[in-house]
Amino acid sequence: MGDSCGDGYRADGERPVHEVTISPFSIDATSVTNDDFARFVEETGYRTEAEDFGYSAVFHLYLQAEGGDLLGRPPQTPWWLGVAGADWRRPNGRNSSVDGLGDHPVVHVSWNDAQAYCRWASRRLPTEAEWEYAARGGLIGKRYPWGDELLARDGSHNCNIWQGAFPTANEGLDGWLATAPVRSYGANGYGLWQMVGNVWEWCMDWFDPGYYARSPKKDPAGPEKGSLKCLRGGSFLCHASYCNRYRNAARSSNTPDSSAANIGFRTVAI
Ligand SMILES: [Ca+2]
Ligand SMILES: [Ca+2]
Repeated sequence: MGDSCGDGYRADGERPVHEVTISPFSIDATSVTNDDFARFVEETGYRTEAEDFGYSAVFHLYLQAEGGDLLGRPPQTPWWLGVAGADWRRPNGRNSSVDGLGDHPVVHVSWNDAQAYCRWASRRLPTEAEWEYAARGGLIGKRYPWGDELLARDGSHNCNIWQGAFPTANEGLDGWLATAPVRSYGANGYGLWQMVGNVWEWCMDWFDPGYYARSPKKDPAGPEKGSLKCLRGGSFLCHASYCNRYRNAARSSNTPDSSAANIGFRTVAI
């Protein structure tokens, strides 16, 4: 577990590389789709945090909203817009929908929303260690779920990220400007799809960049407490120039009530 290639961000705590032993587990082949999430909402009437707060984070190029919906943009990441009316059913704002996107990953779901879905489905989120083990697909110390090289030998793409100048010109050479259907590209050695790219995936653990230096060797499940939850795998907005986190070892985090157009999750059997 950890970054053995040397291309991690120091502040993310991808090192030291360390060996862990994980009890057998069964993980979803894909992230949870809009169709999956719609069944959950239909059965339970669940409202996501984005719906309760009345807004979520939309990437600037994909906005489909009314002028008054734009609530602001963080100074550090001005390509993210706070947009009133953006939620899992309207991922780019109130003038968008998930029509035709049933097999795309659900987005604008917070860690808390993912927990609620898991309770309904009698599932749970993976730990970071389980997620990384799953992403590696049986390969040891490789950068990506399929090996060390980003592109296949024939130049074809293995994952859904960003091509071009971030954050202004997405060339979409991998076939997708935003989310792709969950079974796009190829599965890894364990039959798992898009562990890297497409959408970030929530994990169960609290995030601590210092955790690897002191984590237990057997079934590490994260620090006892924290303020940020782990995210793994990167998304369709990742580019080497800005966010080289579409790698097995890459780590990120967000607060458990945060949602965005590029964050989803997959589940594990209890
Ligand atoms: Ca793409
Ligand atoms: Ca992913």
